[in-house]
Formats: sequence, C-alpha cells, structure tokens
Amino acid sequence: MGKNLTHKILESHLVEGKLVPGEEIGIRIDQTLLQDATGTMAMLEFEALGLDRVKTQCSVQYVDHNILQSDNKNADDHRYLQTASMHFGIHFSPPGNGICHQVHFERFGEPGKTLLGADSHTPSGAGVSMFAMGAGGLDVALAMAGRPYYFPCPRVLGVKLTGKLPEWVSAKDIILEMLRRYDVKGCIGKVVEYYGPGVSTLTATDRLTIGNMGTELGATSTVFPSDENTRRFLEAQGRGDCWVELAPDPDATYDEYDEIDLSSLEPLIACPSSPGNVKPVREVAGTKVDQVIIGSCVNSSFRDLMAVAKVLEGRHIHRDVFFHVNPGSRQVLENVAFQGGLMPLLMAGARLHESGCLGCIGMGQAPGTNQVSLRTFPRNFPGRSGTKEDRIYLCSPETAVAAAIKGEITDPRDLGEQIEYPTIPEPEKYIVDTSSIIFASPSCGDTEIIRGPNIKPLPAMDPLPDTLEAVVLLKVGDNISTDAIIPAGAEILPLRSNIDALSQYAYCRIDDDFSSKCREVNAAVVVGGENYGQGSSREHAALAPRHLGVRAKIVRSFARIHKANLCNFGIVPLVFKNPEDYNHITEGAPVRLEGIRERIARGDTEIPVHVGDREILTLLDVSDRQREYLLAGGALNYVRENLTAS
Ligand code: MIC
Ligand code: SF4
Repeated sequence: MGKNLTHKILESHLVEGKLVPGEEIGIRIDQTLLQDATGTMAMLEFEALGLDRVKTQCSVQYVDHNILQSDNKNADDHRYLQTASMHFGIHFSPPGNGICHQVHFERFGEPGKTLLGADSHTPSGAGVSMFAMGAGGLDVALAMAGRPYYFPCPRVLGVKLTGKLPEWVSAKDIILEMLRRYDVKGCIGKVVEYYGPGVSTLTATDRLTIGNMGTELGATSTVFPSDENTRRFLEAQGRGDCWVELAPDPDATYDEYDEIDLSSLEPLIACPSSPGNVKPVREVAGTKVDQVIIGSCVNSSFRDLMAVAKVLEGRHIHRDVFFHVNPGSRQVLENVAFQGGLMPLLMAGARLHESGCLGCIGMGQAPGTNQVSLRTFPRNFPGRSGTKEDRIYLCSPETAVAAAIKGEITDPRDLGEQIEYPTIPEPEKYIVDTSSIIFASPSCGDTEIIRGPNIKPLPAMDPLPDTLEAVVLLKVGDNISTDAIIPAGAEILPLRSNIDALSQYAYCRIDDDFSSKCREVNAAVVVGGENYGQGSSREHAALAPRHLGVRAKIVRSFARIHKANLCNFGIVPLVFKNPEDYNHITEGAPVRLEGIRERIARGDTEIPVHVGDREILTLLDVSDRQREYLLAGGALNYVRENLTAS
C-alpha cells in the first residue's frame, strides 16, 4: 500500500509511538518559530530549562504582534527577545521586518522539515512543503531544548485537486470552500494533504494561503507536495539549494478522501463572526462596506499586493471606504515598490502601514460602530477587531479590492467587464534584503540578556491536591475561542510577559467580574461546549486562568492546542461522558473531584465529578506524560524535577 506524504514526513521524524490515528506520537522538530506575543513567555520557559543554546537546526524569534509602542512595555519586550535570542543562538527578526509566517516562508522554511511554532498559523509552512504545526509556547520551548513534540497521531484527509482556478477566484477561495464544507471543527485531529493534478496550478504562495487557514478548520497541519513550483519559489528567494522533491506514492492511500474541482469554484466570503460562516460573495453582494484591509499572515504577499495594485491602476477607491494595506514583510514591500506596485496603491488612496499583525490582533484598525469591514485575514472571532459587536468579513484580495472600489460587497468577477484580471507571475529573483535579521552566531553567546520592568518571572504553580473542591465560576457555549478566554488588543497584549497583570483580563469579554470572583474561592471550574479553546495557540489562555485558581475544565470537546496547553499548566481537561450533563450544571455550583490525584496517577479514564448533589461522569483522554504534568501542577514543574533528577 502506497504512502501518503504526511506519513512519509512523520515516519522520517518519528521518535516515539506508532502512526496509528489517535495514539500519542513524538516527533523530532527541525525548526522552531516564536513570535513576540507568545515568545516572551516561551523564552522565559526556555531560560527556566537552564540550557546554553537551542538544540534545533534553526530557531527564529519574530517581533510582529506587539509592535504598537504606546509606552515602554513592548519596546522592553523587544529588547529582551533580541538579547535572549542572541544569547541562545536564535535568529532574530526585529519589528518591521515582517509577520512570522511570511518571513519564515521567504527566508527559513525547507521542504520535508518539521516546524513547530508558538502561533496557530504555523501550518503556513505548507507553502514550502514543511510539516508545520502550532503549539503552546512551552511545547515550543521544549522543542528548542531538543525534546520531541508529542501530539495525537492525526488522521490524514486526502483532498484531490483537479482543474484550474477561473479568473477572479484565488487560493483564498479554495480554503474558504474547505471551511464551507468542514466549518471550524470539521478537521480536528486531521492533517489535510492536497494531491492530484490541480496542485501544480498553485504557486508556493497559494499553498501558504491554504495551509495558513487550515488552522481555521481545526486541522493539525496541512501538507503539499514539493515540486517545480516549490523549487521556483526557493530559487527566486536565493535558497534553491534546500529544495528536495517530495510527493506521495502514486498509489498512496488516505484515512479520508475529498475532491475539489478548482474550475468550479466561485468567490467566497466568511461572514461575521466565524471563519466557518462561508457564503458565495454574490449572496451578500450590495452590503455597504466601510473598511477594507489587505494584510495579515495570509494574503499579504507580493502576489496579493501586486494583484490589488494592478486592479487599482488609474482608479481611486470609493470615498466612503477606509482602505488599509499591511504588507506581510519588508521583503514584500521592497519587491512591490521595485515592481511599480506602490504608486497605484498610494494614488488609489491606500493607508500604507508597516508590516505586522496590526488590526488582525486588534492592534489598531478597529472599525467604527456598526461598520462593515472586509479583510483578507484568517480570523473574525467576535470582538477580535477591538470593536464590540463587530461586523468582520474574510475574503480574497480580489473580493477586497472590488469592495474598495465599489463601496459595497461586490463579486470581483463583475469587475471583469472593465478591468483585465491581473496575473502576477512569480519574480525570477526576489530582491532579498536580510540586513535587518540578526543571525545566530557562536560569538553571540556572550550577549547579556536585558530585562525591562515588564518581564516578570513565571508564577509558581502548586501540584494537584488529593481531592479538588471548587466552584463552577463560568459556563460558556460552543466554539469559545482563546480570544474569548484571554483577549488580545492594544491594552492587553503588552501584558503577555506579566501573568499577574494579564490574568485580571481572563474571560473579561464574557464576564467582567471573573477575576474578582476567582479571588473569593479556593479553586474554580469552567464549563464549556464543543470545540472549546479554538483559534490562537496562546498558552496564556491556560496560564492566566490557572494563576487565578482554575484547576479543571469540563466541556463537550476541546480544540487540540488548547487541550495540550491545559495539561502543560496543570488544568485537568475533562469531557462530559454524556453531553446532556452540560445542561445540568449551573454557575455557582460546588464541584468535588474526590481522590483526583490517585485517579490520574493510576490511569483512570473515567472521572466522577460531584456537582452539587449529582454525580456526573467525565472522561480524561490524556497521555501518560500529560498525567505526570497534571500531577506535578504543570509541565515546567515536571520537566524541571526530571532535569534535576537526571
Ligand atoms: C492569533 O492569530 O490569534 C495569534 C495572535 O497570532 C495567536 C498567537 C497569540 O495569541 O499570540 C495564534 O494564532 O496562535
Ligand atoms: Fe498575526 Fe493575525 Fe496571523 Fe495571528 S492571524 S499571526 S495575529 S496576522
């Protein structure tokens, strides 16, 4: 039986376990990526492991999220990350150089390698055929220390691509079509591997777009073959020497199958407020638009900006539209400028910003009250833009620019009557300017690490008690994202390296008093619905509640990264055995987990929970390693104890 590409890459990196879906496997990690919002904590965790240097082939620290400098905090963090990177042998990409996923794609990604990133959109590495995954900062810190990454072996969904995209339909519409089919939880526990004749019609940038938003499907990763298009891209980046050809066997099999005929696709759009709420653009055409943003780690590439610039040549945007452009990287901006794309953007009325996450993580660019905003971003969770009850739509650059011109949602194919479809060939050679990156070198090891007042040590965490007595302080519904657990935005994001200050904001968008209620009880429990903890990889969504005293969560189902983060920080992740029991729990109910320590230690998978005077059954589906973490009160306690012991 032929092998698919996912299994080939996993097999070549497997250090523990067997490739049986659902069983925990450990794989060797070749490369790691940190960004600043998750990176300060991950760097502190790496420091706590007491090593001199990272043990990976390549580790990179980016600064792209927290680049608004309204006081000392972010700039202090940047200097900490720079000096710590130099000290530990990590390449450092400073603020302004670009968004981690775009820069990693341009400068560091290599076909067939594994990449673990403290950011959920790390599967963007699919653009250059990496096996790339998002994880919590602690898991990435452990990978930087040379330890394997452990996760449940995924099922592989093979998606056969045939045909060729029509004009005005682009890679974003392929992933939106996947989201239309699978919604935000249809690919949990799966790797999506694309194969078939349609693959060769997609450039490396197109594949990045699809891999990036595979995260929104709940997928563990996305995999593409490495072919001539991969080689062409790497050569244009001056990195052709790392190219290898990678493909599934001709008779490869998959756990599940699907097929997309690219020629049959039409422009699609994700409506407020979920990436899975996808409709054909023509169904919402005519909706008045107030803001359009081209940018984020998806659709901010050279191709995307040039396509928009070409459409805008000799035109001006609608007078009621605020039109922003956030380039994905400095390299993108330099190449767009060189190829004449900048003037049409500026003359059309674009507000050109520095390269970074910006409005995607609520760092500026928030829309006004009741205003409709069309963005090429990957996410539109409620309130993430910074505006309450926001109306954010996600679409391709083609659909975005059509709306910018017309002032209303417009099927971009309608532009075709007056405007020729812009075909943007991959440049033969990109302008490659790496002068801003500080590359790791052995001499950097002496660099003194500079810590500003915003860098607070990690709070101590106590081990799990024998019996847990707690109170249900919050009950939430389905698809709660980590943005809802610990929001980002200009006010909160700068506190990521100060857990005590950050934790005051835990669940503040759902219950303003959550943190003060926590102070009144010994320990707290949170109850949730399906796909609890979807979205961002931020371990702060586990760390902050844990600091406040949340010791267990009982939900209908968990998202992968959040569940791993809960174990890493000693919060017991329980799932209702009978989903109906969700209906019988109310906020304020006392909860007792009798003998929880002993039950976890002896490997019980069924955990009885006393809620008020009822007993309900819950399931604990975690690995032996994660049981140790839970008992120790968190992975860091466990690893530290073990490092000391050995
Ligand atoms: C996001 O898109 O939600 C983020 C901000 O990039 C996060 C990381 C974070 O919260 O720092 C992610 O995707 O993991
Ligand atoms: Fe940054 Fe947005 Fe991408 Fe997250 S999704 S890495 S916030 S651009």
